[in-house]
Amino acid sequence: MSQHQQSPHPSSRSGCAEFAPALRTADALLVTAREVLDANWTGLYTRPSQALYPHQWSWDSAFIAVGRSWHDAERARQELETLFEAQWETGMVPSIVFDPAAPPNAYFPGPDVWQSERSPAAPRGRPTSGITQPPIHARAALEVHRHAPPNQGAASLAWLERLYPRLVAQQRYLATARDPRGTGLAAIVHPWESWLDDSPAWDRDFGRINVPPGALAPYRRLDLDHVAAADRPTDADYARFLYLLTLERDADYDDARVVATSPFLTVDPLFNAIRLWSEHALAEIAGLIGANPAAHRAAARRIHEALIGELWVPERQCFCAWDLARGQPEPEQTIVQFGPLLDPDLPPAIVAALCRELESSSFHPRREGLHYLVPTYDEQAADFDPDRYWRGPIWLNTNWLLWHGLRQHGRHVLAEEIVASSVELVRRSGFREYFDPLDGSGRGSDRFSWSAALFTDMVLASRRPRNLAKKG
Ligand code: 2M8
Repeated sequence: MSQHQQSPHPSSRSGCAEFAPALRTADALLVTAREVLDANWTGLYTRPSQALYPHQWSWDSAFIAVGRSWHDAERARQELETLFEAQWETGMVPSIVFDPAAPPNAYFPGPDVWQSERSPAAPRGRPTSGITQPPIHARAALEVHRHAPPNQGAASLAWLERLYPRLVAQQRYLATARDPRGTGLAAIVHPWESWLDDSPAWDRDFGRINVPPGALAPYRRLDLDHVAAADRPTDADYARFLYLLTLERDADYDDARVVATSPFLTVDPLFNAIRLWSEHALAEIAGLIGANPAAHRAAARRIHEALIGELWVPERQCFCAWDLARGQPEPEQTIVQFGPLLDPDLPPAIVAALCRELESSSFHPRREGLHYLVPTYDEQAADFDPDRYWRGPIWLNTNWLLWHGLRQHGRHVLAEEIVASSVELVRRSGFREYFDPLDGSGRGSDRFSWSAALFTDMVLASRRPRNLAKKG
C-alpha cells in the first residue's frame, strides 16, 4: 500500500495529538531535555537516571549519544568511547559498566553479584555485568557523526575510525558466539539482554524457569526504593532474572557453556533487526572511512534472509520470537514483532502486514479523546498491564525505533503520529521512563536520560524537510 493509500490521519477521528502543532510547541521541552541530559552527565558518560540506574548502561548510552549529538557532539562521542573502553575481549559490549564513583549499594545486582572478573575476557579493573544488550551502537555512531557541526567534521571522522573496529568486533561476537544453530540469528541468554526485561514476548520460555529453593542468596530489591512495585517486574520474575545471572556467573560467562546450558535461549526479532540495521550503518561508516563495506552488506543480507526464513510466520502474518530450547515460536503479540521494519529491504507485503497490525485495535485503539502510541503489548490481551514495565506501557525508545522503521518504508503518517504522541506524553508527564498508554501518566523513574535524548532527536529530525531525511 502506498503512502497515498494509508488511512486518513487518525487525529481527525480519535484525538491522537496532531503532528505539526506538537512539533511547533516543543521548544520549551527541548530546553528541559537538555537540562536532564546535562544533570545526568558524569564527566565520562550519562546515567540513565540519578537514583534508579546510577551506572553506565550500554544501549542507553547509544540512545543518549544520538540525542545529545544535536547540541554537544563532543560529549556524545565521549559517551560511546567510555562504553567501548569496557568492551570484552570476545567483542561483547556489556550491558552495564559499573561506576566506582556511584554510591555503594546504589543498584542491585551490583558488581559483587555479577563478578565479571571471573571471565578472562572481561576488562581488568573495570567491573561490568556479564551479558550484553541490543547492538544499536553502530547506528548510533553514524547518527552522531551525521549531527557533527561542520567545524568538527575531521574530529568526528577520526572518532568513527577509532570506533569502527570495536563496532565490528561487537557484531562479530553476536554472529559467532550467539548463533548456536548457525541460522544467521543471534540468541539472547537472558531477558535483560533484550532490554524488554519482563516482556510477554518470552513468557513461555522465561515463565517455565523454576528457581530451585535455596538457589539465591537473600537479597533486597533496591529498585523498589525508587519506583512503585506495580510499575516494576514482579518478584517472581526478578528471582528468575537473578537465577539466570547466577547460572551464567557460575559458568564464568564462558559463551559456549552458557549457550549450551542456559534454560533461557531465545531469538528475538527486534534484537536481530537492530543487528541488521547496525550492519547497514557499518557499511556506511566503512564507506566514510575508506574501509570495505561489502562484508557488512553481506552480513545484513544474511540476517534479512534469516529473519524472514526463521521468524516470519506466514499463517499469522507476524514475526515471532523463537524459544530455541523448546523449538517453538512465542505467540504473544508484543512490540518486538515490529522490529523488522528496521530492515530497509523488508518486502512490501510484509511491511503492509506489520502496518495493519500497528494500526489495529491491539496497538492503536481509537478511543475518544487523546490516546497514546505505541503500547509495548497488545491492549486487547487479557494480561495487558498499562503500568508494569514492558508489559504494556509506552517507551520512547521503542517509539523511536518504530518511527525510523516506518519512515524508511515511506509510512510517514503513522511515523508522524508516533512522534506527536511522544511529544504529548512528555508534555503531559515529563521525561518519565515509560508511560501508561491509556491515560498518558508517567511511570518508573523521572528525568530519564533516553526519554530526553530520543525526544530531542525525534523533534529536531522531524523539523527537517522530508527530502533531507536520510534512508537506511
Ligand atoms: C532496565 O534494565 C535494568 C537491568 O539491566 C533494570 O531493570 O534494573 C531496562 O529497561 C533496560 O533496557 C535499560 O537499559 C536499563 C537502564 O535504563 O533498565
